[in-house]
Amino acid sequence: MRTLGSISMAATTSSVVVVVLMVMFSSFSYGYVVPRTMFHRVSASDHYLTTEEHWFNQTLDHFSPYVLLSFCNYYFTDELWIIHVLDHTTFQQRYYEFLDYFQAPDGPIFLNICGESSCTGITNDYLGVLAKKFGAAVVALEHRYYGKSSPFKSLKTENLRFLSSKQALFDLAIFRQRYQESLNLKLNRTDVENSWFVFGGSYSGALSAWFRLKFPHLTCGSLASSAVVLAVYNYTEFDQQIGESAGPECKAALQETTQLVEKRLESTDSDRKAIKSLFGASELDIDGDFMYLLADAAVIAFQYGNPDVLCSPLVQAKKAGEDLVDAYAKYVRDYYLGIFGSSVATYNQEHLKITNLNAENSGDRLWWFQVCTEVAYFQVAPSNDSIRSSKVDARYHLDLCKYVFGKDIYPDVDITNIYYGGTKIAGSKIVFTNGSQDPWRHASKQFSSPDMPSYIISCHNCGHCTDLRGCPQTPLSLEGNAQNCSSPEAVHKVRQQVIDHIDLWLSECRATGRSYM
Ligand SMILES: *[C@@H]1O[C@H](CO)[C@@H](O)[C@H](O)[C@H]1NC(C)=O
Ligand SMILES: *[C@@H]1O[C@H](CO)[C@@H](O)[C@H](O)[C@H]1NC(C)=O
Ligand SMILES: *[C@@H]1O[C@H](CO)[C@@H](O)[C@H](O)[C@H]1NC(C)=O
Ligand SMILES: *[C@@H]1O[C@H](CO)[C@@H](O)[C@H](O)[C@H]1NC(C)=O
Ligand SMILES: *[C@@H]1O[C@H](CO)[C@@H](O)[C@H](O)[C@H]1NC(C)=O
Ligand SMILES: CC(=O)N[C@H]1CO[C@H](CO)[C@@H](O)[C@@H]1O
Repeated sequence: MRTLGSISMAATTSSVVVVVLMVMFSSFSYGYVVPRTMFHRVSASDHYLTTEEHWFNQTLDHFSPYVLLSFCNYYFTDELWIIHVLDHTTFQQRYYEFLDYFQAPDGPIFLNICGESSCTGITNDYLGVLAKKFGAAVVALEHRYYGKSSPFKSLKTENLRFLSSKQALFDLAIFRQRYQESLNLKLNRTDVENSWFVFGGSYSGALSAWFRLKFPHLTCGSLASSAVVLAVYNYTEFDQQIGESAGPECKAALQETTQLVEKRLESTDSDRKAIKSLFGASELDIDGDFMYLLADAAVIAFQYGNPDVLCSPLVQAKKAGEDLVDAYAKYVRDYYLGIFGSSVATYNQEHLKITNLNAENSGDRLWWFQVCTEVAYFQVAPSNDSIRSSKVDARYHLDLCKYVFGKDIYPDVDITNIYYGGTKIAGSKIVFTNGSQDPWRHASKQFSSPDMPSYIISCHNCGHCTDLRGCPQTPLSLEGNAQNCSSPEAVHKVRQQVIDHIDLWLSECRATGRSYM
């Protein structure tokens, strides 16, 4: 084992020639990707407050920014050591700003944290309503590696070593400082701080909570919507929550469907092919991938506030003695792959292995890397009373991580929880919100503690990030309109509590003449 800089690799040679290549990073274009990530994204342009891109130079490695060697790639070929020295220790990170509601010069600044997918603008969800109410500027920073903010053209595993929530939080801190400085410059003033507040939902909700935890001097407070702050290895509560959200009748129908599909998978080869083709998923050779797709398809009905679109036809088919598998396949094809816009390919491990940045599934590969290294959230089948197939177990997830990224990849959830505190996060001025039907809520902070209130929005179709997005979330309801939530009142009540906290924490910031407390 030879060690060079921060990268170690196996090599057996005595004569070593060093070649230095300057690798220039040019700009490149990307297609829009429908991501199979936790927080469903939107695509229509009228759904945004702005889509005008801005850029700034971000440090590639915040934890070792001065060691040139750590920015090199080494490999051995034809008796030569090839060393790629990147021409910079920074990369271009994309951001957005929306100033229409900003009460210059002293209004607050809302930092909307983008999560695990391409960040194509500032979404016109409930955050827009809040910005208007508080006279706030809204800025949004794309998460490193996703969308157009990738430091590398190739997403091979080695190049993903700077992809982590810890680096992303540091990105946000630097961005916050730079943006404040540039605003001051624009307003012809120095040493003035606006009041900052951070927002995020789902993984970016966790980042929002963690930002306040790690950089309390840079923000007055945080909204952590459906924030998955607890890294979980065997996340069995996920499936259990689907059962609870579905209710007994729909749950039983889903379980029976799973069993029927499993039986056909275990039958003849032509049956195996036929059942996959029925779901439009012939390309999925690995049975685990197929069963994971089927499980996920049910999940999103509850996660995104549209349970009846799944449960009504399924329960009806059961009562009428019709084929449950046919009914479920119709839902998957028409709704999940159709209207909702998910794609079978994102479940295909062969596609997850594609390292070309222009590949359709870059966002999925990147999120799986974070799953496989930091947070896991393995959505395994509980040992009893499971809805999903028992094939979707810890082994399945670990095998996927190894197959897609290499043998040394493993999610150390304990380290992640030691670093952030999990549900025992010792932060302050963070408001947590969760939807009662959302399977992710068990990885969030569901109990209030001093200075960190937690609210559950309870209704029949209150799912992931309901406070920001309303229900259902496909298509996006502008300004997070909650009229189609089964209890708009439940949403309004929690939103009012969120407003009260933002108001209080911003005023506490202003009272001390600082941007933070
Ligand atoms: C950012 O980096 C690019 C390329 O390295 C450089 O041309 C540009 O001047 C930098 N911009 C700023 C604001 O530092
Ligand atoms: C900026 O402020 C200084 C000091 O008050 C003033 O002299 C200068 O004219 C201002 N510049 C602009 C562009 O407003
Ligand atoms: C996760 O579940 C698997 C299978 O039940 C078990 O072998 C493993 O020990 C569990 N791991 C943890 C960290 O709980
Ligand atoms: C398994 O689940 C069923 C249905 O929820 C429950 O009645 C039973 O007690 C459970 N068995 C075990 C061993 O937990
Ligand atoms: C909300 O409900 C109204 C009336 O029930 C319906 O017309 C509309 O399509 C629904 N919107 C969504 C986004 O489902
Ligand atoms: C604030 C709140 O409503 N907390 C509830 C969250 O959900 C758990 C059960 O999952 C309850 O025990 C809490 O009271």
